[in-house]
Amino acid sequence: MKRGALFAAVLGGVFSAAGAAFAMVGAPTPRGYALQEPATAVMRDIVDFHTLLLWIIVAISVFVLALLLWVIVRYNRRANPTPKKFTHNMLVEVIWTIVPVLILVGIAWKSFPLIYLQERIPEAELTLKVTGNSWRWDFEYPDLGVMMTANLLDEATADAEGRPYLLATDAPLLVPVDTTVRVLVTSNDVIHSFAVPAFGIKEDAIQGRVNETWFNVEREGVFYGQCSELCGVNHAYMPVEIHAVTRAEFDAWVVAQGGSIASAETEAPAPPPAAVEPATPAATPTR
Ligand SMILES: [Cu+2]
Repeated sequence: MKRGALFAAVLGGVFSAAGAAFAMVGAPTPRGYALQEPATAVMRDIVDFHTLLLWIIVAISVFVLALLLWVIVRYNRRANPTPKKFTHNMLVEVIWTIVPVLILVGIAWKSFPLIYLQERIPEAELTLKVTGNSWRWDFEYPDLGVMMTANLLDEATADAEGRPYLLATDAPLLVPVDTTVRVLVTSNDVIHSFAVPAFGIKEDAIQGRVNETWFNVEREGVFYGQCSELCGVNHAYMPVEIHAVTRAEFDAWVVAQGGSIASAETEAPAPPPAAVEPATPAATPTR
């Protein structure tokens, strides 16, 4: 009892200390083997789909293993000295064709809505432009007048500040929570890939092209990502650090970055379209 209480106190202390040091949620963990805790609806669906596939794989593997064991035990030379000589069985062949097809149809049935959710960009409240460079990320909120560059945080500073080296940057990008952000991804030089696992996004950054993705972060926190396309010698040194904050904190940050909320707010709601009357007969050209 006493030892249990002590253990709980130590454990609580360790966790609260870790929380104070990092307050990060979207980060890899030592010995972690599962996907990161989802921070968006898309990532939650990805995790669910991954879990579904895992169970399907487990069921298939167990079934095949059971068949192998059955054959080994039941049809070895001692147990079955005179084997039958037939080579075809219509029923079994139909089953082993139909069942895999049904499994694949089931997987497709679950995966298409997810692809649709990822690829169809919803009505966005904010546009973020991400540009890959060798080897850093440039971020821009074109409607807010914010442009910034994020470089790898050097090891000494990261250690001193208790932040994860190779994931932390010298200029974290802020995004507001509960806001649909359209992300435009491109590159200035070679192909990079902008990836934030907890958001469920991974989009190639290709020079001369603009790829599109989106996210809507559901909770505040610090989220890390990395370039996920082998881009060159410093590929491992171009991390992504995103802080999801409240709208008020985000607005204050935008102003501090020299941007303007007002310009975005006056521009954001599209003016109601003027009632367009069908062309009147008088307007039609006459000969
Ligand atoms: Cu890269």
